[in-house]
Amino acid sequence: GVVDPYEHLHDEAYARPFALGRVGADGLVTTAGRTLVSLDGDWRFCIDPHDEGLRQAWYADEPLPAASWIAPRDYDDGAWQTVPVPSCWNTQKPEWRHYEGGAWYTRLFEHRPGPVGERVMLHVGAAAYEARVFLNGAFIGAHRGASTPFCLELTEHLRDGTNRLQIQVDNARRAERVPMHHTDWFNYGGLYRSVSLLRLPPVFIRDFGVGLVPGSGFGRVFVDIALSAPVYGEATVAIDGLLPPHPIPVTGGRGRIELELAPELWSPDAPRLYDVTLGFGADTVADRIGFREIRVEGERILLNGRDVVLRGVSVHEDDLHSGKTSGEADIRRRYADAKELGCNFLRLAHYPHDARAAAIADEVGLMLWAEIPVYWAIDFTGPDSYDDAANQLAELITRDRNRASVILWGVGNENADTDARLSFMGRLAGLARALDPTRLVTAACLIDRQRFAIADRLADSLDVIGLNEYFGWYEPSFDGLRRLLANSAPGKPVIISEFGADAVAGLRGGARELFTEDCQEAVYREQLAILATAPYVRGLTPWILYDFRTERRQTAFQRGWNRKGLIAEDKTTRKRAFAVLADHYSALAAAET
Ligand code: GCB
Repeated sequence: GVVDPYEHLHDEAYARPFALGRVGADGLVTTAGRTLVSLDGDWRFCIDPHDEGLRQAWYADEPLPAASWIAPRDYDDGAWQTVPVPSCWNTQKPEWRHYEGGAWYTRLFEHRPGPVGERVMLHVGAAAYEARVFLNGAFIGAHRGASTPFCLELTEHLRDGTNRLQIQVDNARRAERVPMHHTDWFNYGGLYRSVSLLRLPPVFIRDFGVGLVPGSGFGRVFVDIALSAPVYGEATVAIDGLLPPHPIPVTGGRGRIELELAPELWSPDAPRLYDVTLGFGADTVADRIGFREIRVEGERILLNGRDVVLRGVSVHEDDLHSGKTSGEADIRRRYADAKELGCNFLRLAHYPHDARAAAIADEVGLMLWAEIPVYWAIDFTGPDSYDDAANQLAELITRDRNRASVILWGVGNENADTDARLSFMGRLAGLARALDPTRLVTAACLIDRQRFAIADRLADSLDVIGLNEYFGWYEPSFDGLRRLLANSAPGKPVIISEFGADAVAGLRGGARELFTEDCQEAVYREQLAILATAPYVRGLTPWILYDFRTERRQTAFQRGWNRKGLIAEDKTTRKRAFAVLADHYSALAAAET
């Protein structure tokens, strides 16, 4: 037939071979206690707004495939700039600050073959939002979802010697994504969490869970294990100070045992963790795990069988300098500031935070609400937005299921109560329960405006109802809040998952003068006083611990920042409302003891 040499200029089919059909990549493999080969450090980087890399096969080895006949190619990664991984490209150069779209990362690494049958997995901590991975010219696989980790198997395409790894990352905002194109936080892009290799034996431990059997009166512990192949045999588990090495029979690649054991319980006041080790054949994993029970009784939340009031605050992953890339020090500072407020709880808004967030909360004693970015007007009827959301939820749960600190899975935030949303999020709540029956399911709901009550239809699928309300800010009068609470009989515990007001740090004025610290302070005083009158309000996570970047806020007071922080974006300057909330929480804590 006739060959059109300029076909590449008008052919939009170029992306088809790299379709994101398998959104979950190759399934997550636990990293707990494993030795990782770090691929962090400088990678070659260039932005690619026109998807030229996919069109021209920038990933291909020489000679080029017939489809990309162009020579010379518009591609020379040897000449590219470098960026550190992990980082958000937005924070690396002023000209990349607001860049949204495709970008290519390339790095070489040396590899020597290991023992026969060794398998090598690429582990990406997070790539915002889509990632397509190429090794030595071969397309390995793709992933979507900006905040959850994924694995892809490299074994077959690895070379003895130098290997070329390329990851195309695309953070374009689109209506059908999770989140969609409209959010109230900054759209950071890139490989912003660590990238590493896992070198594994031919059959390895894919995943495991250890915890208290719900409803067992704290006297029964379960251990489950999933292997990478449907093998038969025996795995082992040991819990330091509790259980000497003990067999787990494995059939078809899975095993589960329950043992009469009464561990010391984990709580924020006494965050006891046990060293747990599991083995199968040549493979070993290890973790530090706390045992605790969380459940709901009527309108109360019970931790280890005792009433608990969740003194919380919401927090984003956002930093003036590093954007959404959080190091251990950032996480520890968040928790130290939350503890100074008197918190025993945090809402990690609005997407899965760095894996260390839950691990450090386990250690320092904070309970967590962890959520997926089913935020605002998701495309609830779209062909694959459910799969995308469900995959993000499954990856979050798989990653954090052994973290005692996580007590709540949040399946969405402020979604209008439509039929399509009800079935979409009802399914997500069911999925969370099926994957993890040991935690509670929640969502940050909106006020039912018709009944002016807490009456979201999704509540039937939730254990705990989250409610976002902005009386005193988006709605000037507090009477609405009194009316709302009087009208509501939720029959379940409610967490006021957001309330708050913007304040420019240092700006003073009258109590109704918007954007002053005084106004924010007045909103906190009034909110806290009114909310204390509703017995079913069992927790608060006011919006928000720190000011955070958001492109859509552009008044003179905001200049690209949401100013509802109790602390300014310098992470140091406390606003007046900080002390108001701290006083309230210290009174609550005193009442508890
Ligand atoms: C909300 C959203 C949160 C926003 C906040 C605000 O209801 O859940 O993401 O940042 O309000 O400041 O308006």
